Amino acid sequence: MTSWLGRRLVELDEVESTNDEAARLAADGAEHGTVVVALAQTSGRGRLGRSWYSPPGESLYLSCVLRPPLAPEALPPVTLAAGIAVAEAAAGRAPRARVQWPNDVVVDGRKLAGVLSEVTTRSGKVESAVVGIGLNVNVDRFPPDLGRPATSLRLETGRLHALDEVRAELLDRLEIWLDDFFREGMPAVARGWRVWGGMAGARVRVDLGAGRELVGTAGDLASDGGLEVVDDAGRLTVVRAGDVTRVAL
Ligand code: BT5
Repeated sequence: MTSWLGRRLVELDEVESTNDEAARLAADGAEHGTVVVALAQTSGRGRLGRSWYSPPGESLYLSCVLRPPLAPEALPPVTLAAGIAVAEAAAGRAPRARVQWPNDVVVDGRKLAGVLSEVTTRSGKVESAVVGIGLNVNVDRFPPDLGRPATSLRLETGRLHALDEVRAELLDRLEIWLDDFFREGMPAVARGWRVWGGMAGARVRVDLGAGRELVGTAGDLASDGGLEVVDDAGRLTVVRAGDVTRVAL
């Protein structure tokens, strides 16, 4: 049971995107902890205009309206905090679920869930943040053009999972990690990363955008939530935006 997250729960059959719906509610004054959940999304979104495969009734699509007591520049690690909560919740069913920086939860390199955080500021202050989570639950086949390997709780366990149970477990963990993050900041995220971060010591390729990439070994989280990567010349780069994939050795 949560105390504030999902106390107002808006359950919808179909939306374009639960993040868009949550942002609309936030603009209308929805309180901290309002959660929008839909059975289907017709335009589920990832980052950078990518789409999120959202078959009706098979997975969790939910978005939380948050009004955190933080400055805009302190907010980006909320994505990691949410990912940690997703990994911890999913691990009860898929024990090898881990967070892949910055916003994925993967099982052995296959993407189980993604987090999309969006912030609205006014006069330099956070007005609201929307943290959206897509978690693949009962999908048994993904479209071949997804672009990268994906998985679901069903594929990991060979059985179906009740969406409302998975949702309740997820909201429980999410409330705990968000509370810790809002109270303590990065130390809470660093603590979660030590348990649920699946990248330390891994050889990674970072797509920095604009055709630039970095190959190296992933290390710890930097103090602002960036990912430390050491290249083969021993140079340390803190990656603050980009897509990180593991490279096979
Ligand atoms: C994400 O983006 O991983 C964030 C996904 C957030 C989705 C939730 S659903 C509820 C809420 N409402 C929304 O509209 N969005 C949020 P990104 O890191 O950009 O990854 C997107 C990439 O993941 C795509 O380009 C595909 O390669 C892959 N992908 C798409 N759908 C997937 C799925 N269902 N499972 C695994 N991978 C997927």
